[in-house]
Amino acid sequence: MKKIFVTGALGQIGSELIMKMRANYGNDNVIATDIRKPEEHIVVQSGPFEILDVTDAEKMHTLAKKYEADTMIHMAALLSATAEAKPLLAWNLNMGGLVNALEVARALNCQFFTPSSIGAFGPSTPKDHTPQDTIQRPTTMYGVNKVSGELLCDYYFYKFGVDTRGVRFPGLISYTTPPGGGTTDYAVDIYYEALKRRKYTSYIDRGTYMDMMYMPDAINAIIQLMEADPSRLQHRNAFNVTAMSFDPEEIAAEIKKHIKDFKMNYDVDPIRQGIANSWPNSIDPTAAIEEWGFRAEYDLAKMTVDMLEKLKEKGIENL
Ligand code: AKB
Repeated sequence: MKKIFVTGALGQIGSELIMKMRANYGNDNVIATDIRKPEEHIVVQSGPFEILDVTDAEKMHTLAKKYEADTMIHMAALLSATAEAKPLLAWNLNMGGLVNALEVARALNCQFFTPSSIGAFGPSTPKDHTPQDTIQRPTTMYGVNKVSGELLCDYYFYKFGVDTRGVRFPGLISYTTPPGGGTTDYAVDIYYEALKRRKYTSYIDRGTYMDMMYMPDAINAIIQLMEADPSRLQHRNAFNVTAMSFDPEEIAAEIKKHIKDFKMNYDVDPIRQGIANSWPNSIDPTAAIEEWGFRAEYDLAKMTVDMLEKLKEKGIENL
């Protein structure tokens, strides 16, 4: 990875990944792109930034060529709840953007990363310790996009020799950029609301387990996989990765250890609950551990301490 071209750079993952990669590989070697350009944003100010709509194949190619990219990190996508509300837009953006990015990688001989998700599984998938290779019949548009994306990335590797790599991310929790339009977003919102109002109304019901991971572990996983010896990679595009699995009651109990008067209520959203019900309770990351040494540092307790501390430093308290 010498010249890294990133789409969706201002998103939840992109904004932190860019800063970490600029620190590792040099500011000028990480080219951030997004559909908007907020001048005051640290990602815009700290290195090259270009406006790019990922459905514009020609502009993507022109920009990647201009910066002599040798690596494409394709992050721009709609998340599960938004994709369910706007399925055609999701198909066009998630699949159109992906195939454009793969074509650029093919034409310019770039290494390639894009994330899949636990959303690539469905109700007929084994629910607990979901294996790496198993039934994938998702019932959401997001899931259809993610399975198609996994297969398309495999195809570009086998057919054209593009060095494609990827992981199935669980819900990602971070204090820098809020997620938007996901099903697992409650596990981020809860920390903000706990600090601001000492209460949270969860749209996901008690007893609903989903895999989660703290953002520093997710960023490390991307970099580690991209730097992994390709001869060890059997799976390439859809490694199960996870750090923890909890339900709303468990995260609330963990927060209560630090904010004694924190109260949890429920007002379940049938759409997002339905999506969550179709996903695994917990996935098995053995292939990622064996093939490229994946390891997560943060469990629920350690993440909660850090989230609350970092959000307080940002001034999120007692509003
Ligand atoms: C979502 O909830 O849509 C995402 C995901 C698990 O892919 N966070």
